[in-house]
Parts: sequence; C-alpha cells; structure tokens
Amino acid sequence: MQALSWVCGKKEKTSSNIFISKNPANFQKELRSFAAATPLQIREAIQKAQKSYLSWKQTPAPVRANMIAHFGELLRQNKTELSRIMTSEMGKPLKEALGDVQEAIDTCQFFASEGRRLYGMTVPSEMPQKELSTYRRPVGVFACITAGNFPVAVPSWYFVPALVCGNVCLWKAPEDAPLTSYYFAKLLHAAGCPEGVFQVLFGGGAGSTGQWLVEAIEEGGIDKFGFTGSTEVGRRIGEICGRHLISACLELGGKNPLVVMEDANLDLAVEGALWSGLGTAGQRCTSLGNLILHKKIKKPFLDKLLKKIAQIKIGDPMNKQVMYGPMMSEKFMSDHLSNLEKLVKKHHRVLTQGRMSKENPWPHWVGKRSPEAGYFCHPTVVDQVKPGDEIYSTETFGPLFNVMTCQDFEQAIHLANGTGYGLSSAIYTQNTFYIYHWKEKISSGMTSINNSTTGAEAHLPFGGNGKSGNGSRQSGIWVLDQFTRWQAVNWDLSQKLQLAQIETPQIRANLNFRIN
Ligand code: UN1
Repeated sequence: MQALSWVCGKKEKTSSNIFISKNPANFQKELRSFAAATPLQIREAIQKAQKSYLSWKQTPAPVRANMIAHFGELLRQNKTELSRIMTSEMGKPLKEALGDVQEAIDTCQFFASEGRRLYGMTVPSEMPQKELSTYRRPVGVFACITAGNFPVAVPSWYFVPALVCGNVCLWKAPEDAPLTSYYFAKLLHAAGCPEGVFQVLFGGGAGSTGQWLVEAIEEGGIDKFGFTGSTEVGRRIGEICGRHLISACLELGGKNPLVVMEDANLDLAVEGALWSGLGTAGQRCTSLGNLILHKKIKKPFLDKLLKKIAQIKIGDPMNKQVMYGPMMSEKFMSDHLSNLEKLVKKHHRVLTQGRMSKENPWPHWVGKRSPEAGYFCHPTVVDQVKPGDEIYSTETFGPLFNVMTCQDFEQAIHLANGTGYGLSSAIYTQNTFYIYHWKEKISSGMTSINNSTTGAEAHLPFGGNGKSGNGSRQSGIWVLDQFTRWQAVNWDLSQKLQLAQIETPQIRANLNFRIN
C-alpha cells in the first residue's frame, strides 16, 4: 500500500510519519496509508497560502462563487461514491453518509448565490457631499481542524463560505476520515479552486499535525482559526488565538437535553429520542445527552422507548436496515467503554452495555462478519440519573444517554440548562405556553420543538453557548461574520476638510437648525 501525503497540493510518496485509515466495521481492512504533515510542511503551507491570498482576494466574489457552484455539482455527481468511501472509512450508515454529502451540496447551493450578494451598506453622512459605505473584506489565511463524524458536511460549512468570502484555507483533515477528506479536496480542486487557496494537511491531533498547526498560530501567518471537536481542546485553541488577537470559530461538545412533557405525542417523542440518542451511534455533537421525562408519562414512555430500542438492527453500516454501525475508531470505542466504567454508578439502572461480542451479543445483529471484527457497542440507557451525577454533565459521544425525571415545566428547564453546555435541545409538547417559555428560557444555541436534537438544517445558524463554543455561528448568512471583517469607508467629495464630532461652523449651523 502506498502512503498518500498531500501537503501544499503535491503528493509525496514516502514519509516516516505514516498512519493507516481502516474500516471500523472490519478493522483488518486497511483502506489507505497517509503521511502526517510535519511542522516544516505546515510552515511551507502557510507561506504558500499567504502568497495565494494576494490573488484570491482580488478574484471577484461572483467568480469565486462560481467555483463553489461547480464544486456542488461535482459533489452531486460523486455523491454515491463519496458516501460509500465515508461509510467504509468512519462507519456511519450509508443513508446518513448520503445525507452528510447532501448537506455539503446544499451549503454550496446557498453560497453559490451569496457570491453575488455579500452585501455592504450605504449610510447617510451628517455632512454634505460625503458618502459613507461598508464592505465585507476577507480575513486572510484560515486554518481549521475538523472531526471525523461529519467528514464532508462540517468542512463544507467552514470552507465553502470562507472561499466565497475571499479567504485561503488550510485544513487539518480528521485522522478518522483522511480518504474521504482527500476526495473532498480533489473535487474542490477539480472544480477550479487553485491548489494554494485550499490545502490539506493529514495527520493526528495531540502530538501530531493538529497540535503543530495550533502551535503555528504563535509564529504568525494564520489570521483565523476554526475548530470542531472537544471542549477541552477548543478552550486551548481559544486561549492561543486570544493571545494573538485572532478570532476563533469554535464548535465544541454538547450534553443535549430532550424534554417530554405530560401532554406530548408519545409515539412521536419516542422516534425523536431514539434518533437523537442512537443515530450515528451517538457520535454527533448534537446527540441526546439527557432525556428528561415528566413524571406522569415517564413509565409508559420509557416502556415504549426500550421496546423500540430492543428491536433496532445494529451492524454493517452498508446495510440499509441498520440503525447504527461501528464507532468511528478504536479510540472512540475505548473512550465510550471507559465512560461506562467511570460514570455509571450503583444507583443507576442500565439497559445493555459494552462492546458487542459472541459473549455479549445483540439479538438483531446484521452483518456477515462477527461484531468483534469491528468497533461495535451496545445501546446504553442510563436511568435514574440525578443532577449531582458526573454523567449528567459529561459529554459521552457514544450510543449512550441518560434518563431523568421532572416534576413540572420549571424543573424541566432547570435540568435542561444545568449542564454547562448549550448546543442543541428539544421539547415534545402541544402546549403553547410551554413552547413560548421554552424558546425564551432554554440556553442552547439551537432548539427543536417536536423534533430531535440532531439534524440542524444547512442554512440556519449552527453553534452553541457555554461549554459548547465561544458564541460563533456557522451556516447561513450568519457565518459571513466569521469570514469577513467590516470595512467602513468615508468618501469626501466636498474639497473641504469636513470633520465629524468636532464643532466646525458647518456642524454648528446644522445643529442650530430649528423647526419653528
Ligand atoms: C457535528 O456533530 O459536529 O445537526 C455536526 C446535526 C448535523 C451536524 C452535526 N447536521 O446533527
């Protein structure tokens, strides 16, 4: 197998820093080996990006956006192949992988026309013969680290608007999905994006390319940083960016609540909880963390939900019937298993848990191989969780969610807001009083009413509060503020020195004007 390294747009055949992309449903199957970018290669990539910026920012925005329209079209043409690569590389079911690519196509469609807007404003001046206007200007070199769970949609949320706005991009692609990332970059270049304008760096996180890219912020040359991943790492990136006056776009963890009130449509809420909790094997930042059930419906609701869970099919992610496939990698599986050991206490009631095996089988396993060939884990529901429990406020990122009981609406809000995170949330109810107050009082950046915590649409602002981020938002028109800076222009045509905020005769004359 040949190592694939693609730094600064060129392939290098050898490197001492090799890592291998494996199929998590069958880890004997090695997909491709990759060479991790070194600190020196990162430096070279930053220099190349700086050079490329000079011409890319001069390229008219509608021309830049045409390239994105073309990229969207190539994604559409390659949707099935790219989705299949994604599924075999990071294990999400094929139908979800198709949805992941579709999200990127939708993002391209949205921003392809934004290149013809990127509106500024004209503003009236307080002086005669003077024009005031505002322009969105690109920020410069944008470096970004994304996670493997959304290997096409999430990078598109960053890079599509960043490129339309005139920035140049350096991407540390996820260690768990390098082949998918390689394909993404190939399509972007095939769409006409110059190589220096969009560069990919392969490698790991701590102690590897990701860490070195963050350290490169200290050397100058990076103007903007994006990160999707854990709160712990995001906080460190935010600190470094803060020291260098670089604004970071941080999309971090979640402990997302889903509340079911006493008047809810229970069957609908069961579907929502199931999908929020176990879709993508719980490996979404928007996955369900705490299921908060009103005491009046707790028992019938949980009975229905557990019955449904007992019937789900788990296994080969290429099979259309599976609810979820393997964990993304051995690391994600072992983190999940150690969470179970660390966080589940004696007073909790737990439905099935652990890694799937011959000794610990799942009754509705789907697949030709045995589950031990991959990183498959049981669904875990932890009941009787209390606000003081560590598991209540710790992100677990696996097929696991908690169950809590609330006495009334006020307590539901209190439990929903109490974890310190604030990414996504959901409530199931028909009561307009509850809905009105929920929208106002829930502290998360995104909330759903009678829908799941996951699956935000591609053109609404995506992002969180508290430990879920630094207030930055992606997607839709809101992300433009991440990738542009406002420039204010004063254009004086009067051939006089007209001054604002100084009492010149002209200003006095204006101030003295009275309506009799
Ligand atoms: C993530 O897990 O980082 O709303 C992103 C959702 C998806 C995106 C998740 N559209 O669940």
